[in-house]
Parts: sequence; C-alpha cells; structure tokens
Amino acid sequence: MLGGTLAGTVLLPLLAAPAHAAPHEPAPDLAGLRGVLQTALRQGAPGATARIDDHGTVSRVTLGIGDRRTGRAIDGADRFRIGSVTKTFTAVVLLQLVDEKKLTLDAPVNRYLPGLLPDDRITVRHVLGHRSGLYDYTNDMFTKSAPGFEAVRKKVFTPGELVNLSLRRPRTNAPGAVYSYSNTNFVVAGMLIEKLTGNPVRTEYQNRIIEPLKLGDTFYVHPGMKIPGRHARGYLTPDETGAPLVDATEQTVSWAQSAGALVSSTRDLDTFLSALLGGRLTSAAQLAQMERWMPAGTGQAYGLGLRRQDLSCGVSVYGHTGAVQGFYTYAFASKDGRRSLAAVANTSNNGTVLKTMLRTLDSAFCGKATKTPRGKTGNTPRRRAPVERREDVAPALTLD
Ligand code: HEL
Repeated sequence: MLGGTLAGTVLLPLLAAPAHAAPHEPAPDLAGLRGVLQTALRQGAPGATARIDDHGTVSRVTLGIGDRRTGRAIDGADRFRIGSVTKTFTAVVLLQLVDEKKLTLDAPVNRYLPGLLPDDRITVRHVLGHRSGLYDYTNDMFTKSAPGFEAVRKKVFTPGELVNLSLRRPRTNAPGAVYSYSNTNFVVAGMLIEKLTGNPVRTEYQNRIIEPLKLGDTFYVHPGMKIPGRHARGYLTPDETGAPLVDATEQTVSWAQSAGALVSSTRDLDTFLSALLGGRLTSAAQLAQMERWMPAGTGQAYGLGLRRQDLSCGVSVYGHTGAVQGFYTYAFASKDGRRSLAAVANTSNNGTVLKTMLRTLDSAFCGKATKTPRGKTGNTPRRRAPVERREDVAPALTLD
C-alpha cells in the first residue's frame, strides 16, 4: 500500500519567494519536510499533509491516503479533527472576554460558576495554564485505546458531567503549583465562555474567530458525528500489535468539547495562528498573558492555551498540538506570526508517528540542516545555526 501512496506527493511552492522575509530566517526546508512525512507513512500513518505560510508564500507537501476504503489520496485542502489545537481557540475567546472586562484571569473560577469546583483558590489563569490540579478524566476513559474510544464514540456528555468525572479523582496538585495537562481545564473554560456570554461555545468561536478570519474549513461539530465537506478519514491504531486500524472519523468528540472538538484545515490553522501571534485576535496585553511561560517538559513551555516549542536550532515556535482518535496535528507559528506551519497525519495512538511529526517544525522553521566539518572525534552531528534566542519563563509569574 505504501508504494502507491508515495505517488501522491505534492511539493508545491505556490507563489514566488517572499520578498520581505527577514534576512536571518532560513528558508523552509521543503525536501526535509517531505522526508519527515515519508517517515510518518513508513511508521504507519496512512497519509500526512503539511502547509507552510511564509510571509505570503504558501508551500504544501502531501503524501499518502486520505480514505483507505476508496484509496483516495489525502489532499492538502482536506478538513480533519484538530483535537487540542481547539484549546488555543477556547483561550482566545476567554482572553477577548478579559479584554472586554467581563473576566479577570486571577479571579476564582467559582466567582463565575458558583460551586462548580471544590476549591475557591482555582483561578481562571490556573485553568488556562493547566495548573488547576483538576484530574484529567480522559486518562480513565482511554486506558484501553480502541474499546475506550468505542465506549464514547456516540456518547453525548454535558460539560458538568465531564467535570464530575474529574472530581471523582483526587486533584493532581495544589492550585497553581505546577503544570499538569488536563482536558478538564478546557471543559471548564468552555463553561466559562457559555456562562459569561450566554451563548454556546460554537457561537463564540464563530463570531469571534471563524467569521472575522474567514476560516471556511473550521467548524465546531458537537454533538454531530460527521466532519462536514471534503475531509481526511482518521485511523486509530489499536493497542494490540497487528490489529486492524479503527476508522475513527465519525464520533461526537463529546468527551472533549471545548477541549478538542474543532474541525479545521491546514490553511485555516495557519491563518488562525498567524493572526493570533500577529496580534490580530486579542490586545497586546492579553497576548502577553498567553505567552507567560511555565516549563512543560523538555523543550516545551505552556502559557494560556498556547504551547511554546523550542527547536533544535534555537528558534522557538508557538501554537498547539492535537491528538484526537485518528488524527495528529501540529500547528505553530513564529513569534511574529509571519511564518506558520500546520501538519496532520491521519493516524493516532502511534507515538512513533507523533514524534516524527514534531520534526515538521524543524523543517519549517530551522531550514536545511547544514553539515559541519567533522571534528577530531569524527562524529560531529548535523547542526543548524542558531538564529533566534528563546525567552525565559516569565520572571513576574507568581505561583500563588
Ligand atoms: S493528549 C495530548 C494532546 N491533547 C490531549 C488531547 C489532545 N487528546 C486527548 O486527550 C485524547 C487522548 C486519547 C487519544 C488516543 C489516540 O491516540 O487515539 N489515545 C489513547 O487512547 C491512548 N490509550 C497532550 C497529546 C496535545 O498535544 O495537547 O489533543
């Protein structure tokens, strides 16, 4: 099957080289990007596609299958489920509400949703930065990947039910103490949006982000199960070696809602992140709040609904990752938003592919790896020249 899929390669610089790219920024490495996607396919992804928007120039690389039933090639314009990249959209809505003085980041969640949480010290900022200590109920749901998924594929939860699943378990840390990723936080964030605006989250995504940015491929589909229009199908890898892939395309994603139920495309994700990092979705003050970083693992930091990923070449990029059944997504942009990358592989529960797809960021933002002269040891690794320094964790941040 793989041999056939590679024939579907598209390597497409759509416009002329950018006239106004910063001179110190290395050009994206499209051959390297293609190599990364080829590796992902060898490792079990049916298909993969990536798009770079660089100062107005669009490049796309697309390989493999979008629908295993028909053999249709994946297309760079296909829609797909973006999983937790949804969290950045949710955070943007809340930070706009901060801009509108309807919400205070350091206020307790319980001020707006009285009695929801068992601890008045949990603030909105803690929730958006994954520092609330609220247990991630999806840990229990998806212990067994395929059966766990089938058990919730058609289920419809209320947000309150999801929060209650979390509250059955002890909290992971004191409010504000450490970063501990939990979908529960962004379910609470969605409840805040609905309480403060009086509208469903769908309406707020639509009015505040999707329509202003003309994101024609972006939809909040819940509790409907279908991805509208032309889309890639998503394939979950079962835990048992050799078991057939599970077509996970149709599901309510009710287990995630405002933590992960958006559908989008690489084009829309690049537009969204460029707009966010370019300061066109929030005030500069609220973007700065999103970019107050806390350590979140090797080479990573987390702000408010926003990840910072530190690349091997010294560049940092900003965005989010998503892992929903059938789809792995990377969506990141440069500090000024002028270069953005969105990449998806239509597989999941395949950590090897997830790790490989991380390398799309190096190809997009670090440029070609250069061979350095071999030193006395004779094994000097291929390196990329550092081109930008990353900032430190916000010095003013207090862990209250
Ligand atoms: S997990 C993450 C990613 N986030 C979190 C969220 C999302 N996705 C989920 O919580 C779904 C987890 C189940 C996915 C499923 C699979 O791979 O299909 N895995 C299993 O069932 C494993 N037993 C932190 C990776 C993120 O990058 O933010 O999206």
